[in-house]
Parts: sequence; C-alpha cells; structure tokens
Amino acid sequence: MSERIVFFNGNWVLASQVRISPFDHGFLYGDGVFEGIRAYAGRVFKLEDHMARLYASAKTLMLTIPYTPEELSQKVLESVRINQLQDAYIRLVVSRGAGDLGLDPRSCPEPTVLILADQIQLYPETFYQNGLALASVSIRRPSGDVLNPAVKSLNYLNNILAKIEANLRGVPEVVLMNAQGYVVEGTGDNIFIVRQNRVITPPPSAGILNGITRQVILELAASEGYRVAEENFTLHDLYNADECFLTGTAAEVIPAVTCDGRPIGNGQVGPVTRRLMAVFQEFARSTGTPIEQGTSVA
Ligand code: PXG
Repeated sequence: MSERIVFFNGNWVLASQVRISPFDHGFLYGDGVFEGIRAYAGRVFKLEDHMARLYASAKTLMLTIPYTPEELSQKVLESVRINQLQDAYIRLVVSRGAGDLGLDPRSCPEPTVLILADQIQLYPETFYQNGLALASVSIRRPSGDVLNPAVKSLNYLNNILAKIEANLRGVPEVVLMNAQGYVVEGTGDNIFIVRQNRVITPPPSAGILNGITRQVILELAASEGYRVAEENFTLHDLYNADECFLTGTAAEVIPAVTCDGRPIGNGQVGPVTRRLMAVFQEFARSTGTPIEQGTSVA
C-alpha cells in the first residue's frame, strides 16, 4: 500500500513528512478537538454534521479554526480522493498549535490542522453476528459542569481509563455511568436499549457525546415505526432490557448481548437491533457527500 497523503497546515504531504512541534499544546495538554468521519462507496457520511460538531467543540474551547466549514469540508473530500479511497476512515484534528510551555492558549498563534484518511479497521465480524459482552466500569463520565462530554476534545483519558477496565475484564467494550448512576455511553460509542419495541437512549443532558450515528438511528428507528425516546436508564434497566446495541462512526451499529454476566433479553441479537443494523447499512451506503465534489488538487 502506498503511503498516505495527509493535509497538514495547508499543504498535502506524505504522512511520514509531517512534523508536529514538541511545543504543540495538543501534544502537551490535549488542547484541541477532533472528528472521526467515515466515507462509504465514494461518499462522506454526514459531513455537515461532523463539521458542525467540530466547530461547536472548537468554539467552546475558543479555538479559531483558520478555515470556513465549507473550505475544510472540501479538504476532507479531497483527502479521500487524493488517497484513492472509496471506503475510508477520516481523522480530522485541530490542535491549539505550538506555543510556550504553560497552559495559556494565548501563546499559540496558529492552530495545527491535520486530515488523515485511511482504510477502516473494522471490528471482527463475529461481534456483529453474535453480539458483544459488556461490563460496567467504576470510572464515571464527567458531568457537563466538569468536562462536558459533548465537546469532542483531544482529552480522552476518561474513556481510556474505561478502556483499561474493559481490557482487564476481557470485554471489548464497557458501559460508563454518570455521577447519578445513569448509564451514559461506551468509550467511543453511544448506547441504546430496546424494551417492548421502544428504542431508548440517554438524553444529551445525561452527559454524552451527541453521536452522529446516534442521531441517525433515532431518525431511522422512528421512520421504521418504532417508538423512540431519549430517557435516563440505570444498569438495572439495561440488564432487564429486551435488546441492547451501541452506535458510533467506527462501530456503526453493534449488538450487545450480555452486561456484567447477565444476558440481555434471551442473550441473542434481537430483531429490532438486526433491523436497525440493516437499515443503517442501507442508509449509509446511499447518502453522503460525493468525494468528486471537491476541487481538484493543484
Ligand atoms: N461517544 C463517544 C465518547 C465517542 O467518542 C461516540 C460516542 C459516537 O459518536 P459518532 O458521532 O461517531 O456516532 C464517540 C465517537 C476512533 C474513535 O477510534 C471514534 C470515536 C471516538 C474516539 C475515537 O476513531 N467515536
């Protein structure tokens, strides 16, 4: 495979030629924002929604992205095209940039902007066929008044600590709760339960990353005729649900069949989950911004 060409601070360069300053506050302090975006069959999925979330996250951090959303969208499309990809995972990172030592972002005149498109690393097919085992973890998701989970920042230590607990317990993904004990999300995905044909996911006010896949599933589930609700639920509700699944750009829609050793429903992938997995695949492959729309590379 030939080396990837990445967009780095206004230029298209080979990935191996990118030089990020040791003084970049993204590296020193996790000061920055990012998006994980997917392309299916030559079209970038929900590009505008990813851009809106990126700029919203940046606004909260008072991080001025030196491109308009339209300009940056064109670069995202171009990153897929220039690497001759059709199906891709795109990582868009904007960090505070290089500055002095010390937290103060005012010492960083120029943000660092990086777009990397590569082949996607899919989860093993057995996860989709047979479902995942989940475990709840002791680490809590911080509430909105601490570090708002709605901001997709470069600070993923909370999620990484949860991932370490997942590894120690030998499960591929875990369930995080907020300080009130309500289930909120996984380490890189949102969570849904199905109960009596109602499709339920925690509300944004519970302290979640407002996932783009989550929003798509809420809409697809409603158009499939299911009753949908954004409601707080507990581990008890999860153990006693009929079905459970996770959603995310990387995971798409992935079934979960046990949590903390309790089978969810009958411990098999349920019919609502199967239906939504199929509908999502169909939707993802039939919508999106064509990569050909971008301006050609000079
Ligand atoms: N919750 C969290 C905490 C996330 O980070 C999601 C939910 C799902 O959101 P979307 O918009 O993707 O439906 C995410 C986002 C990766 C990677 O490995 C992906 C995410 C996060 C961190 C890393 O590329 N997903």
